[in-house]
Amino acid sequence: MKTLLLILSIVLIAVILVQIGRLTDLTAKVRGEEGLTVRKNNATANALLAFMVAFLVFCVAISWYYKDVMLAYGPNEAASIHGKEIDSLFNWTLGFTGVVFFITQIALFYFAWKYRMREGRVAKFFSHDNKLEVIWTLIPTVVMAFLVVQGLITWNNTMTDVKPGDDFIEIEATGEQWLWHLRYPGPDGMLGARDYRLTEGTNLLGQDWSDAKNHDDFLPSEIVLPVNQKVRVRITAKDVLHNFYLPHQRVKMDAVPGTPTYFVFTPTLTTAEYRENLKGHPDWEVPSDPEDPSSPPRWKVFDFELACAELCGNGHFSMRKIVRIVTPEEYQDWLATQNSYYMANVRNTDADPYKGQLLDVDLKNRKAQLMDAFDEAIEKEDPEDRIIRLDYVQFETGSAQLKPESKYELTNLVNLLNDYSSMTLELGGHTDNVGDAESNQLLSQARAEAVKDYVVNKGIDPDRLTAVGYGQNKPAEDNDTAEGRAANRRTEFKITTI
Ligand SMILES: [Cu+2]
Repeated sequence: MKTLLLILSIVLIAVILVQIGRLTDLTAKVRGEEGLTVRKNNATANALLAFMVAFLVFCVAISWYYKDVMLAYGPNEAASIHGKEIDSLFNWTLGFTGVVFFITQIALFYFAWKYRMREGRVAKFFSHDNKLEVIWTLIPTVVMAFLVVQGLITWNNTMTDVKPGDDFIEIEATGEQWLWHLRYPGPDGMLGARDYRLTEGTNLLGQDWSDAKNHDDFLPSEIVLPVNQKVRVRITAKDVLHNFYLPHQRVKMDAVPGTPTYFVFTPTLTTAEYRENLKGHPDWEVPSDPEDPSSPPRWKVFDFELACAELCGNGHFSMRKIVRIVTPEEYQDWLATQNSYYMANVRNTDADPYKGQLLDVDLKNRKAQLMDAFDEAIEKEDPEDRIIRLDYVQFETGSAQLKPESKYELTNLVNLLNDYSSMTLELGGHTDNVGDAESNQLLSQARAEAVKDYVVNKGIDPDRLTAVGYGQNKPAEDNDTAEGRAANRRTEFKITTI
């Protein structure tokens, strides 16, 4: 309402001024006062000149005042390789248009003043001037050609995809109302296949679990990237148009449902380095929390961010995500804390096409587990402390028949015996306390023998191995619970000599 009243009063004042002007004209005509018109013209011309000076001073002052919030200037330098090129292009364009702006404004007002109406002055007539036309055609042509060529070079440098053999990290960002799903390829460096028809509550990206490349992909909550490393971002959307925008890195690309896009860039400044650059600029030295003067200065809590630059709905603002650019060492540390989504949420559930099957990654983990236990055990002096459980050696129920999948763990054991050629082991069989003690004793002995036979069959000298059945006499845990009993049914080996 206030605004409306304000606009109305401005309009009314303008109408009144116009009316007064017309009235003065009429009076002048009636009185025949020629001199009045001349005086009025002079006044208008001088006022125009004064306005020009005030306007240009205002333009310079406001540019100076806002210089620190303009891109490509002061603290807002680009934090990527191509970003610097884009900034330089902007600066060239601003330079040329700035010069043209000042020349045209000055000419406009100066000529209005110089050629104001004066008594006896007649307008000069000329049809054309070749020299003038050549000049005002040629100069803009050269400037435009320079800007367009520079623009094309920058565009090509910015938009090229990775080439075969390039060293780059590929990550993926999927926009949805109103959040970003991020996906990293995991240790294999490759993102797994997706199919939108597979999308469900536990598989928001429609990852195809039958594709092994998906098995190590992880879905972090922030973007973390190593500095000076080329990154390719696959960009897509699940519902409406979004836009993947990293303002400080000058990365901006539409996220289009059904049409994957991409952007390749190389960050050149870490978050810590960028904070250092902001330090000292007055705008960044103010408390980060305006309510709390003791809060750290703004530069100290600065973070790069990912924003959605497409107005995608009323929750649009909440698509902000933190982007951390770190040193390669910090990046490796961060990677080590990330867990595969498949392993944590899908493995061996009904959604897992490999349910119940062993994957390479399982075998690798098991081997790593055994090696860790072994490395720890050989440090110990007392053979009683050098007992290692063979977690993945399993038997058919009530028999000494090895289950086929036991072979992986036993292969690791054989390899250890080959690597440490003078090592001798005691293979121990253990049972829970279900059934009678004597048959448990016999079963544990038979199972220890079965392991020994398997290893001897793989070429290990039988003299290096002793098989001992401990029956139910050495429980590892309480036999009162099902878990305790399961832990007690086990095969172990003791390193008797190394
Ligand atoms: Cu969006």
